[in-house]
Amino acid sequence: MKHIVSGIQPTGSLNIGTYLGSIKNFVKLQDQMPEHEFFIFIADLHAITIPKEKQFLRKKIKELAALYIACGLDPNRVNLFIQSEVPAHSQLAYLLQCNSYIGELERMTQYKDKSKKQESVTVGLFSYPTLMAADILLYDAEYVPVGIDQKQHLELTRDIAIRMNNRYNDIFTVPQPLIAEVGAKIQSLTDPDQKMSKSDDLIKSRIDLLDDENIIRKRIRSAVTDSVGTIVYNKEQRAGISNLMTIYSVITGKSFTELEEQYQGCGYKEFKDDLAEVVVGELKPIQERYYDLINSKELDDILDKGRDRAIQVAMKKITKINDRIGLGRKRR
Ligand code: ATP
Ligand code: LTN
Repeated sequence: MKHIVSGIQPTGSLNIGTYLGSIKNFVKLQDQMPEHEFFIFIADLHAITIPKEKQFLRKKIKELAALYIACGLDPNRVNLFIQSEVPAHSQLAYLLQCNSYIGELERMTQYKDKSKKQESVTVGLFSYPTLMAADILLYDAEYVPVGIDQKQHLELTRDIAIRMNNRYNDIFTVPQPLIAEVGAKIQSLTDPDQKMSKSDDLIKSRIDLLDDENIIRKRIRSAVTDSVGTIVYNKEQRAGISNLMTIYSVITGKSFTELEEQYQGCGYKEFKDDLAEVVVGELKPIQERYYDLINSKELDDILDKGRDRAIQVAMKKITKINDRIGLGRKRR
């Protein structure tokens, strides 16, 4: 069976950017690709590349696990697990670091952006893409569904896999990114040139999945647009309204042309009022399911089952890789 792998960091509250750009896509794929086995995880090891407070981290790990299921991941279709509970991720990351170069890691734009914002930069933040590559190569993923911002990390993963395949006789499947067309990038509501991010200090810049409906309405009403006043998609020149149209389109499935026709002659207020109801309607059932799950035994059972299956696949792979590299003793 071929594998699909992806993860999200428990670094903050999940917002509609991650949901529309990533989780919604996982849910679609689990139905569209019944012949693949899915490994979806909570990337808690990635989250500590920039140190986090213990209680906060614990809370966000569990919250993310419950939200994955609340958003529609089917635990019977998907192995859902917590990255740090499968030690092979760290083990393989080290082996990949011995096959990666400082120069190629220095070129990663996410590293450049994130390190600029830090007073001191950890080795973990620098080597982050090798841990991500380990997450993927450990399961021989054929496809990796991610947002467009992760494309460069996927390219690096492919480079490392090809390099090690040449050195160690085809040990890895070379993965391909699966990037959703529309919704691949949802922008900030306050600065539509920036991506909507859970680590943005400005809370008004995003809508979190657990936000109250009145907050959602308020955030959309105050979203930055322009002075043109028409509902027309033009990503380059009219980033604000185009971003709102993207959110509308990904949730309802309506194309930009359909939205332009529907809102011909209307102003921003009417469009924003409708969009707010579309978003509230999408998030309501997710929130209900989330509150049922968050303190349930069901959630722990799902994570135990996912972890056990992940460990089974991962350990087999690690043993094989160690053997190819020549670590330890030769197996009888
Ligand atoms: P941060 O905002 O803290 O940098 P992040 O939200 O980019 O983190 P993750 O939560 O790990 O990082 O991202 C999970 C997935 O969601 C990734 O595949 C990422 O590309 C996607 N994603 C995150 N934000 C957006 C967004 N605004 N639009 C579309 N996809 C997104
Ligand atoms: N780096 C990713 C999260 C992530 C991931 C992965 C995605 C960690 N490991 C493996 C896909 C596959 C991010 O910041 N969005």
